[in-house]
Amino acid sequence: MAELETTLTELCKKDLNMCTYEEIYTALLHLVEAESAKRVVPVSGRKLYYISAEFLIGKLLSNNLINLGLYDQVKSCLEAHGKSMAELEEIEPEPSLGNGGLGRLAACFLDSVATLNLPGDGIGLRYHCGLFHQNFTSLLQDETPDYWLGSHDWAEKTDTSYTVSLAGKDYTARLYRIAVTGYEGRTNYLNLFDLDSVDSSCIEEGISFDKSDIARNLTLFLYPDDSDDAGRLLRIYQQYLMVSAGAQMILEECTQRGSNLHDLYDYAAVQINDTHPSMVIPELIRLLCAKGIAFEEAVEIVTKVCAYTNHTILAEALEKWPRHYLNKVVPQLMPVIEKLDALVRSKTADKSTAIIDDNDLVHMAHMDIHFTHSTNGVAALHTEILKGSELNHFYRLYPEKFNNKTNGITFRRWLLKCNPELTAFIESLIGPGFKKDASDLEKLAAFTEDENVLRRLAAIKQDNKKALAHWLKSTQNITVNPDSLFAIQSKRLHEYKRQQLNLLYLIHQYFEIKAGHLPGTPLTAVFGAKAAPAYTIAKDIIHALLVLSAVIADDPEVSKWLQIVFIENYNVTAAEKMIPACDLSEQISLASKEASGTGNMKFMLNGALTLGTMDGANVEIAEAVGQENIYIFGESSAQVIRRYRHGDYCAREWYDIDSNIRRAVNFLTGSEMLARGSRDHLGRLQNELIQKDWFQTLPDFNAYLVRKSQALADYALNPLDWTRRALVNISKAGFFSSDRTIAEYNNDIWHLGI
Ligand code: OX2
Repeated sequence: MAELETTLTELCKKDLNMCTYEEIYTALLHLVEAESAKRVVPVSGRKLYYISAEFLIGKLLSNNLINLGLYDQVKSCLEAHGKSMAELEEIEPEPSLGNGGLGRLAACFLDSVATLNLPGDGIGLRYHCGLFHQNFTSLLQDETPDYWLGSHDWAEKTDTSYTVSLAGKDYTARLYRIAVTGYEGRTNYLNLFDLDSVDSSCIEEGISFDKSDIARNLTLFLYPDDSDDAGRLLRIYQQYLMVSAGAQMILEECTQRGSNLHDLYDYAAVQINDTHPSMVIPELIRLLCAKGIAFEEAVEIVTKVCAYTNHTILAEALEKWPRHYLNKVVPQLMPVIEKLDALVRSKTADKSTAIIDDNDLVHMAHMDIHFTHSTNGVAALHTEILKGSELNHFYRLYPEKFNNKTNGITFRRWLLKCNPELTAFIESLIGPGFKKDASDLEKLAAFTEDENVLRRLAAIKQDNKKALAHWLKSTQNITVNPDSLFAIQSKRLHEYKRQQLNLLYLIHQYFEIKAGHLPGTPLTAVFGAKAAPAYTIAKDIIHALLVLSAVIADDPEVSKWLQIVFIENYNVTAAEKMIPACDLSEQISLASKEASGTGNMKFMLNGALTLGTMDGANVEIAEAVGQENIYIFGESSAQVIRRYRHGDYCAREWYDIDSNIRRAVNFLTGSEMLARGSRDHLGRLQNELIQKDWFQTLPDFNAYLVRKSQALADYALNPLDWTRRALVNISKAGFFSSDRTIAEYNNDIWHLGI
């Protein structure tokens, strides 16, 4: 520690007592950079390139200190000088490079690749304003730019750049690098591309900007609004900038390491994270051909090198671009894509797998499946649905390509970093092995009947709830009761995730409490969710929850028992506070629609019980913990898929038959809600639920009600047993470590370092 103190004092050029947090932060940033650089290992054998439009990496300082083994020393050193780690963390802006599970998964994967000492980098874009900053104004979401770049960000500007041709004009893509150091592992890099000419002064009101001025706007935002042509074109410009610069970098690195490009497979494995980077396939083929390799061989090489991960069965999320968009933005790729399409058509008469369909739409996922050697789903159920229905035509063509890789999370961020008290307690019981080998958590099973252990575990949960309460008070001026049950639903706002089901339940509870039917325990329902700016109904759901929250808060009879808290601008930093404090994890998507979910894993690891449908990875969580340690409800994916196939779901019938449903849905436009909210928004949502309800909320309403009431009663009646079941959940969480997921990708798909 004395040595660390000397180093820090030298870096700050003065006594630590005299330093501002800014100065200490900058000094630590340099210290971490120097330490990370020492762990760069020369690459040998095959190296992974994980290409993704999103890397939701979260704040890096504490995480990097943990991975470098310096966190405890730094913390004590700062404390000795009257400084707190928590305040220091406030200095760092959160890199806003992702929107949800897909981007956070990519970040967890980079951590695990480096922790397992595998050679592997990320490739993405350096968005200046990230997704957006969510604000609640008059109980409605609005969006402002999230300026996260500045003197405190971790990306190193390099002199490396590549020329990328967009709509026939050349642009220079500059490389920025963020070091990714694994836990007691090696240092890899996250490579982010950007144009020097991008200029945030072209942002007008909110997050709108002139979409035609590519040189100035290309990397301003992640997912620019795609409700018009200019927005959709901009996405293609972005995607091509990423994959063209990425492909050039890959070929350059491999050549420098000795590849003659015919043997590219011995040097590179490229993972395509969803369809956003799919153009890397024709781009690599184009570049190999330009270096003198014949088209057929180039196709073979690229197919061997690339692999594709599918993250959704929602049709609207599988990208299909009109041919004329691609003709405009990437004319150099169209001849390659057309040849690939012709190849497919010569191989199979089944038109449904064509790359370019009869309407001149280019199906990116189709290109991925034909011209990569592996297509994986992200949870067992999801992969089965892909094979059996969504991608069945492809599965019949290439059964050997399909495989499952159930998602995982890095325990360094989602336990060690976010829940130090629980981490220390687990370590006191079973030693430190679980930090690198998550299956060690099974050893906790020996303590499930130990009352002292359970009491301590309950006390830790209570501390974390108080910490969340404190954070809510200081950041949003919201007061919550830490003695209530905290049920949390935090994830992107989407109808298939069914925040509206939770909303209807809360309205139902409002009526029940008013009628004197009191629940087992007071409930605090916590939400965190951003809605896509152009997604009207999602924004209506946020509005309804905010209005209901106000209605309840103003009603002293109800507010003793029920509170709704909607956390503004949900992000990784907020998640780190919320997850350790959760009692009940809400995973209530419509069965078959949530490919995996990863929040479900984070909550479980931190000792929450799950209330969920048999969807995504919930199915595997239920198998791991057993039915008695989870609250499962709702229709099965097979039932749901059948209902869609028959096309005979009629929400109105459920509304007409069931008085509880009717009462809750009607309340949306009742006088209490309209006194505070907007008739436009609330009426539209009500109408949607009665007329359409595309994600079948109403058929699951009663089952949800019953299971949730049961959970509340169990929590109140037998708190020790609740904690025992929480411990079972923690002990079974090992499987959901991204170290396990990455080991599987490596064994089955990548074969790195060989
Ligand atoms: C998400 C999926 O919705 C989620 O279920 C999954 O856990 C996550 O990806 C990581 O695999 N955009 N986000 C997703 O899919 C797409 C497309």
